Amino acid sequence: MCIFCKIVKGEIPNQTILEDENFLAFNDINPTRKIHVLIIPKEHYESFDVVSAEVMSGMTTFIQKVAEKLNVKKSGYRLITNIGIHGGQEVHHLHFHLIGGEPAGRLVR
Ligand code: DGP
Repeated sequence: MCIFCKIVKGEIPNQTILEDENFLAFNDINPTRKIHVLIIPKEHYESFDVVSAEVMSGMTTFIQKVAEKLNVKKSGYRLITNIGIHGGQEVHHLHFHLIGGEPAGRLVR
């Protein structure tokens, strides 16, 4: 079972920010900014590349609620999802990184 499925099942502890029936938001174990939250569907999808538009619709609303809870809507935030090898995806369970709390900086090499 993948690491995020274990988190969903409660087999690995997490610092939950927001949860509903279908989605979970929790702090990244290795934060890169003051705020670094991972947002996942509870159901396992390998990556953004294979998830349905229907699930993404619910996820979009959930992510907006997470941003509201984190109080970053006014200051702004960055949302990233890594896909596959060249995307740098390490955990193969769809997740979005929401980072904020300070300027994210430019996306540069
Ligand atoms: P990615 O490269 O997009 O697959 O990022 C995976 C992220 O998952 C990475 O920022 C670290 C985080 N992570 C990995 N294992 C755990 C864990 O057990 N708990 C938490 N909270 N985060 C984890």
